Amino acid sequence: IQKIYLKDYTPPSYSVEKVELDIKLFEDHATVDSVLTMKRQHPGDLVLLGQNMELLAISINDEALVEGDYQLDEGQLTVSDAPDDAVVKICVHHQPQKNTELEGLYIAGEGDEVMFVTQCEPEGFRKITYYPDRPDVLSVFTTRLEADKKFPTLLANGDLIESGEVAGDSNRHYAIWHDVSKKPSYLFACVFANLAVLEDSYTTIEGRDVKLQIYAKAYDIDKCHVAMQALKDSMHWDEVNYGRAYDLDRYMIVAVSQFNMGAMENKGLNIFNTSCVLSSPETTTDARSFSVKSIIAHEYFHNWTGNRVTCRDWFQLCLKEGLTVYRDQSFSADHQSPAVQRIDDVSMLRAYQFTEDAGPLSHPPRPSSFVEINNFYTTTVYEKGAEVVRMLANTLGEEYRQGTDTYFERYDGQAVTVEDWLSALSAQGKSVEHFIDWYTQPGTPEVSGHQSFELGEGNVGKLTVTLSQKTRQVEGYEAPKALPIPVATALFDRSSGELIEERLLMLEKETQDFVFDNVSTVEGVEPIVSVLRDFSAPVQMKYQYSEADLAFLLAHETNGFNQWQSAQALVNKILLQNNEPDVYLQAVKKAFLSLVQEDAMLAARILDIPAERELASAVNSDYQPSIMKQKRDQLKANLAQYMLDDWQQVYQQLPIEDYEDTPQARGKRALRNVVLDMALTAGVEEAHDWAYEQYQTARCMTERLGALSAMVNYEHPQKQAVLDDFYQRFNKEALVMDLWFSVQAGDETASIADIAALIERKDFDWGTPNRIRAVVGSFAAQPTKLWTKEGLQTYIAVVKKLDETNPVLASRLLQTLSRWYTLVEPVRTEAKQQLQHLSKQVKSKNVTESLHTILKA
Ligand code: HT7
Ligand code: ZN
Repeated sequence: IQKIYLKDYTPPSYSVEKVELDIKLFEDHATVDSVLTMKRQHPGDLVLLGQNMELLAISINDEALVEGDYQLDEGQLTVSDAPDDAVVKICVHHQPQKNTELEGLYIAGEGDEVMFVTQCEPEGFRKITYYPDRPDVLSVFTTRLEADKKFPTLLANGDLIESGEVAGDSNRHYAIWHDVSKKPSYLFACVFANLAVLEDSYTTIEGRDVKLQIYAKAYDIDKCHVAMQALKDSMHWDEVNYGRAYDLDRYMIVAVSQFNMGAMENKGLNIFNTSCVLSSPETTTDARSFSVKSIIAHEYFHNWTGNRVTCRDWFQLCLKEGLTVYRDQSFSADHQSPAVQRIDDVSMLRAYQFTEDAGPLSHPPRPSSFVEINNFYTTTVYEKGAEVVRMLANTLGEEYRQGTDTYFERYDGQAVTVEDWLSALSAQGKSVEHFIDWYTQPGTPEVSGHQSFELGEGNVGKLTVTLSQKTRQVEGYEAPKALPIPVATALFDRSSGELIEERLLMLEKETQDFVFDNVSTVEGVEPIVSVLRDFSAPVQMKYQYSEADLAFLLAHETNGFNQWQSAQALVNKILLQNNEPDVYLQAVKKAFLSLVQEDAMLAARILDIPAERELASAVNSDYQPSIMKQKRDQLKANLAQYMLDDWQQVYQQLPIEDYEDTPQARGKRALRNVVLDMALTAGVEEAHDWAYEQYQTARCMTERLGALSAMVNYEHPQKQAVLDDFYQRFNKEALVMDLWFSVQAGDETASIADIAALIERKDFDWGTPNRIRAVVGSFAAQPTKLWTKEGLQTYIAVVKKLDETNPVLASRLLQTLSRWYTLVEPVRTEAKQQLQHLSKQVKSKNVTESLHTILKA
């Protein structure tokens, strides 16, 4: 296994001034003819990369090369002594019909629905033709596509400049596309399909009329309106918030069912997983529909952060991903309660990124080596990367916008590094270059804190807040340094409950005192300090709070995120430190009832008890899933009982109403589902009727699925009947059937055999990652099932099968098992043995690298 190091980076010897591609799709193969106009930039060989294809011919400046004129070794074609100006012509042959990897040019769907699409990021272009497939080689692409007319939709990046019938073959046609913008090969895309299109337009702030097109199966086209509106909103948002306008005349989105991730930002031709673009009230939950909008925004925002300014090499991946996630989170926070948006983002960070950083897969947002870059599309690169950008934005305040303007002006059309980003942000005068350590150092810092108060005259005093930081040493990395940690803080008056003062504390040393002089209080009582407001840094905060302090903050914090955080801290004291639940129950009930009218979505979230997976990330040895689950269930039951009298009243205040897509309406629907679940937990008799009625009268998927899940989880007498009804209603809708699979795989009463039976069903489609994730993801979210001999066997069998057909997905699924060593015996040894056994069977570089790392723990 060959490891690649950031320190070994060298610039490419040749640039590619332009590329002409001619991709011909036939019944059982494809041919690609390419002409690359190359120019020497540095001394060195002319290097092209290519995989899984047959080289039919190659010439340079019209002189055919024969074996011996070049070396072909492990996917690398090297020509030594090539001329400085080289027009390289290449013909290759491959079989996209047999490509199940969802990378390169691949087949998606079957029968009448078959289509061919590309996924080139990060290294898929080299599976289409030989090319200097690296992000720092930018070129202008012209693409001719040719296929049978049964594929009427022929799309590539840029603008359509010509189309017609192929001379001498009336069954075939072609289209020629030209993209004026220089781009790296990972942003190339093309599509051969039979799709309908939804069209609209947008006039940019610069006056450019842009044609907007969303391509989908004809029967899905009416589910593209939410995405279309989100696209227009995103275009406007980027103009207002970052001064960035769209630069081509056309923006296309294509929906594909077979896709490994959410979506891909190819220049002017985004390709989307259907689950991230299609949305309708009847078939899509509010949560999914909201994430459709944020993913549309994410891919659109990449046009500037990723496409126009791209990455020099794949080590810099977080440069585009962290920044773009931060931008999509900011966009989403403008379209719902910002507190709820922050709660969602932080919950996700804690459940996945903190877990990743606590185990053998720990790496910094910018890693310094990798074997398989596909394994580094991680929550650390994306979500921690976004948190670092958030810290930079908060530290710079108003200068952040000037800094991003400088970044775009300075580096437009270039492939750059994280250092370049920090230098642009620092150009206004306030340097943030020392934040580089956040990009290069792994591990989640632990910040601890306490305070002291000296009362002076007239109820005025001096408050000292002491903060300290510590980051664990991760194997293979240097001793951790102290990082710049912005801690947003507010002081509250303990007797009046009023906010006294807000301040951003910058912790830069191992330990630091922060003094607040002249703190004026009503009765001279020591103020309460609310720290890490809005989660101002991605750290584990251990501030010395009593339960009474947390209950105070839950009642009085004006920052919704920290209100929620106080409830979470109280829950953690109960579940992880065995505190009694009384203070929590009283405080959370009061906060819930006061939020119900004000912010229904936040009210629903204030009752959150962290998922078992998140709780597990705090346990580093002898983790017993059944005990953790028992404690969690017990606390939920306590809470449900404690508020027994409230559920009925609140549920009845939330009648089913006509569907509206507003934050308020979504909040009410979320709250209704939470209250239904709590009422069932509390054993409220009528709740079974509420659930059944909600299922029958539902006006949208959020209501119907909420009722269905409740009926499945609480063994409703009509459980099977509603599952059958759901199947009958929606079995033609693949994405809704994913929900049907997921609800059953997540059913607490389902055995491993029941899950295995779902996997064996005919409609469990091994070629569609959405279906696999629906079952396997819901299964893995239940540690009591996953961490058993049979559970592991079932899970690992899925990984093994996918290793042969879709290694990217196989490796991502495997990463869920990275904390195997924290389990109590005998599961720990069982897991180790099964993983070791798997390591002898797998073939892909992706899974081999992940297994190797995981087993090092
Ligand atoms: N930039 C895109 C990454 C991506 C991807 C990576 C590996 C394999 C398949 C993939 N599809 C998309 C998505 C994004 O972050 O916007
Ligand atoms: Zn992205």
